[in-house]
Amino acid sequence: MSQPADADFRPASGLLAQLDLLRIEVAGPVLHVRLNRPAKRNAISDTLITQLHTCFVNLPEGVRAAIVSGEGDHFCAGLDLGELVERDVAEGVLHSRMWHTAFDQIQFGKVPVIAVLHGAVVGGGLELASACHIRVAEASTYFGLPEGQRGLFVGGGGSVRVPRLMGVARMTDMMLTGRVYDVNEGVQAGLAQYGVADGAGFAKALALAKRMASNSPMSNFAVMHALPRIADQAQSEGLFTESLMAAVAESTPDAKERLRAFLEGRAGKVVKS
Ligand code: 1HE
Repeated sequence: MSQPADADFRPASGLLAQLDLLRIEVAGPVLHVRLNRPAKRNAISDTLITQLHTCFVNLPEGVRAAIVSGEGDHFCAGLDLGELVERDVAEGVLHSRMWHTAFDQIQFGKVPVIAVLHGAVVGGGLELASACHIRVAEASTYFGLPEGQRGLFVGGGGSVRVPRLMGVARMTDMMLTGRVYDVNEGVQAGLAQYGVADGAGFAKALALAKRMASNSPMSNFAVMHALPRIADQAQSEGLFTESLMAAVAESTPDAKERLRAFLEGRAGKVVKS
């Protein structure tokens, strides 16, 4: 992962500056959160999962999109296996629920989030990536779910989110056989939406983040909060929820101004990218 292509990024201040396992920077409406434990391949400890939650609960005013990336040679090596002590059943459930809370805050938070992937995206690292709304994968990326080899099961929402990206059959294969997907296989299977050259991930994510940040906040809210829920609903309920959400979105002053702008020739047209 290359350094930010945008010189405007400045370290976040206040509470976010105190999160020592993250490096958080802001440029205008875009927040960049780097997992910052490269010596441990950004393995997710209890402290790191708590800091991720704190970060996404306390997004600075004015932030409209976020990027998550990993420092060093890998995006994330998953659960910090060094902390995997003897837990009783209740403690195990609560540990997993802590991950759910943090990743729910990413998926169902205030702003859309893009993950920039490189190197290992394994176990809980893939669970984190799948909680983000869009994934950009550099050529070095590989995806694995080694839980089976470690005597574990996914606990960070992977059983819910990963099959929604790639299907139950592919995830079953990965978990039972230890199959690792390279970047092209990952993009083809739906684990990432964009495959880019090594070092090009951040610039691509930044361009996408700026586009997202320029959308109507209510439209982004609908995509983030309504779309996945509608996908889980039966057709009749889904169609009704869609109608409610559409009516809410189109009734905002922002939507009305955007429509006027188009009708008066002041807005951009849809063009091939
Ligand atoms: C770690 C972890 C970790 C590295 N927990 N310490 N995840 C896994 O099963 C993946 C385990 N990790 C690996 O397979 C490899 O480390 C990598 C392919 C990611 C990177 O390899 P490499 O050669 O670059 O690094 P390394 O030499 O293996 O590791 C460097 C250090 O990071 C080393 O510590 P050191 O003190 O000896 O220097 C490693 O021990 C440490 N390290 N990965 C703790 N994961 C909510 S449930 C989710 C369930 C899961 O995520 S299961 C999958 C766990």
